Parts: sequence; structure tokens; C-alpha cells
Amino acid sequence: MRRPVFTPIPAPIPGRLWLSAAAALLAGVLSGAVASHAVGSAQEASATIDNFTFAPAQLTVKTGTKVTWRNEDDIPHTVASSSRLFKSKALDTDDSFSFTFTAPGTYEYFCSLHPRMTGSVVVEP
Ligand SMILES: [Cu+2]
Repeated sequence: MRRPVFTPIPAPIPGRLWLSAAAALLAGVLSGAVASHAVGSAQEASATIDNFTFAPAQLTVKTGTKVTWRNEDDIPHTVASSSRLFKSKALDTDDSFSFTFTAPGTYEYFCSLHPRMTGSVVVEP
């Protein structure tokens, strides 16, 4: 007499489950590459502007990092590269400006409205 209840589970089912789990994991890794800080090709860093000060005054990042400055002061400021590589418009409170550093080096910048406000981004290979 056959006892179907005890039929062993066919091997292909766990195999397919494993593959779909692996596919889901891979999809998660790929989508994470776009949004997270964990993958080298899509890193982000942030700095703030407050009380006439860039913070951190010196930021060290890897090549390819997108740096975003956010003005948390109650008056406008700009983020202007000393070598004219980039320059923001006047940033009002809570406005932000981003620039992606694609080559290693040290990048000095300042606020064009208050030139004594300075900062730098050190971009490592
Ligand atoms: Cu300023």
C-alpha cells in the first residue's frame, strides 16, 4: 500500500528554493549598491554649515564619493571650490549642495559670501 504522506520531498524543490533565495539576496545587494554606503562605487558623505562654520572642516573620503553640504545656519552660505571646480548657489537654511569627487587630491573650498569660512575635502584613491 502506498503511503504518499511519507514520500520524500523531490530534490529539485529545495534546489529551486535555494536559487530563488540566492537571487533575492543578489537583488538586495545590487539595489543596496545604489543606496548604501557599503559599496565602493556609490559612497556618500555629508557636511553641515552652521554658525559660519563648515563641519567637519576637513572631510576625508574615497574617490567617487558624493559629498553633500547642508546649510543649517539661519543665513545663506555657499560652497565654492578654491580651484573653481564647483560652486553652489547661495544656500538658504536647509538647502543642500552636492558634488561627486572623481579624482584623488585635496580640495579646498570656502563660502564666497564669507571667505573666512573654509573647509577641505581630502579624496583618497
Ligand atoms: Cu557664508
